[in-house]
Amino acid sequence: MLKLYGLPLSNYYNIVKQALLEKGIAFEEVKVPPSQEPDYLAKSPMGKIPCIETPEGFLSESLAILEYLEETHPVPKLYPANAYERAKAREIIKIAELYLDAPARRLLGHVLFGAPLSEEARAEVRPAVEKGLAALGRVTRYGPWVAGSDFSYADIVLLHCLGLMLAMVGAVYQWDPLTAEPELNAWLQRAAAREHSKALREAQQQAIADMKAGEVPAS
Ligand SMILES: N[C@@H](CCC(=O)N[C@@H](CS)C(=O)NCC(=O)O)C(=O)O
Repeated sequence: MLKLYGLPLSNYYNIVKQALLEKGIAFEEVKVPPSQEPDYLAKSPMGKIPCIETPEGFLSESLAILEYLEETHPVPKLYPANAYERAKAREIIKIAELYLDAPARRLLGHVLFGAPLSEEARAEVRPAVEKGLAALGRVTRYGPWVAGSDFSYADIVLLHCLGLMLAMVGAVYQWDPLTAEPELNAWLQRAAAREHSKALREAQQQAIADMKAGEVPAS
């Protein structure tokens, strides 16, 4: 059986977990934080979560994992069948990761763990996120899903990257970008209402509450 390593606090862990759940793949969870220990680096080369253990070995990087799951468990499909549409779904995934999640992640140490926030980060993150949102607006389809008529990996990745970004910019700037993005907001309500999205969100909120109460290792 596949094993998923990581913690429910992590949005990337939740991306892979949602893919496993949506595909109905049996898996076991191994609750581990990110780590630079040699034993964990042998599983996940950057020490990040998530990684998975397959019958052939370990695999890290969420997108590589999603693609492996699509090839080994093609039904239900979580990528469009058409090559161009599939590439457009990957384009949305990269925009979500690189231009929404990555800039907002600079605020994470401050928002979750109370680390000081540099003036540079405070000044740079909001315009970077605005640029990422504008780019997203140019590629999304809302047909009704973000890459077209079928729910896909693009919806899963965007849901979890957007979740992190909204929490970070809300806390630092008291800014809700969705007020200016009605279509994105309507899509988010749709995506968040799915059974697995709701369960993952609840587990993540619980993990954050536990972490604040000092009950589990931080990721
Ligand atoms: N590019 C990685 C990103 C994974 C990632 O950033 N994971 C975070 C938790 S959400 C992590 O492990 N952070 C600890 C670290 O960067 O050392 C992926 O797609 O899986």
